[in-house]
Amino acid sequence: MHVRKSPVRKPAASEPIGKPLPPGQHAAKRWPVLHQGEAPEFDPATWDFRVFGLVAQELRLDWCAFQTLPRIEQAGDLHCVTRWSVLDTRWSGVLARTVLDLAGPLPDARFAVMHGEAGYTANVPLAALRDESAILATGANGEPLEMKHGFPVRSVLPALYAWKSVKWLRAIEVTADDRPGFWESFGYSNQADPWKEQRFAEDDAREK
Ligand SMILES: Nc1nc2c(c(=O)[nH]1)N[C@H]1C(S)=C(S)[C@@H](COP(=O)(O)O)O[C@H]1N2
Ligand SMILES: [Mo]
Repeated sequence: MHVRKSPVRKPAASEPIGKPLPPGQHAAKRWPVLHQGEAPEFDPATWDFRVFGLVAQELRLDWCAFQTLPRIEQAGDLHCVTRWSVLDTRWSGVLARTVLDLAGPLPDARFAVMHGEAGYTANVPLAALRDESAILATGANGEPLEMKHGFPVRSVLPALYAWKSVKWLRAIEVTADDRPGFWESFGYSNQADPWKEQRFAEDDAREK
C-alpha cells in the first residue's frame, strides 16, 4: 500500500492536534486580555460608528442602527505578536464588508485606518476588510463581548496579527495611501501576516 506523506507540518508539543499554528505561536489555555491604557466606558446614547474618507456616502450609525445590520456568526483566531494564539473563538457580529458596501469605497480607495477609542489605530489593506474572514464582532462564544475584549464592537481579522484587530472600534477611515497605525509606527510590521511571521517592519521584505 502506498502511504502519502502528510503535507501538514508536525505540530509542536504545545499545539492542539489537528490545527496548525503560525510559526512561533502557542495556543493559550485562557483568553488573555491585552491593550494599551484603560478599557473605555460605553454610553449607548452617545456611541456611534462611522465609515468615512474615500467613500461615496459617509456612514454614521448609532448603537440601535448598528444592531439592525445583517449579522453573521463564524469562527476566527487571534494571533498575538507576543506569541499566544486563541483559536476558534465563535464570533458574532457583522462582516466588515457589509459596512464598507454601505459606504461604497471610491475607485482610488486601497487602504483603511481602523480607529479605536482613545486614539488607538491600525492600518490594513482594504482587501483585508473585504475578506470574508473579517468581522466587526459584538459577541464571542454565544455571549456579548466582555468590555475588556472590546465591547460594543471590535474588529477581528484572523489573517493578520491581532494588534490589527481593534477593540472598541469606532470608525473605519478609507484611504488611497497606506498610513501607519499605532504599533506600525513603532516598528511593527505593516503587513503582519502571522503565517509569514511578519512581526516587525524588517520582516515585510521577506517572503517565507
Ligand atoms: N483599542 C485597542 N485594540 C487593541 C489593542 C489595544 O491596545 N487597543 N491591542 C491589540 C492587541 S496587541 C491584541 S493581542 C488584541 C488582544 O485582544 P484581547 O485582549 O481581546 O485578547 O487586541 C488588539 N486590539
Ligand atoms: Mo498583541
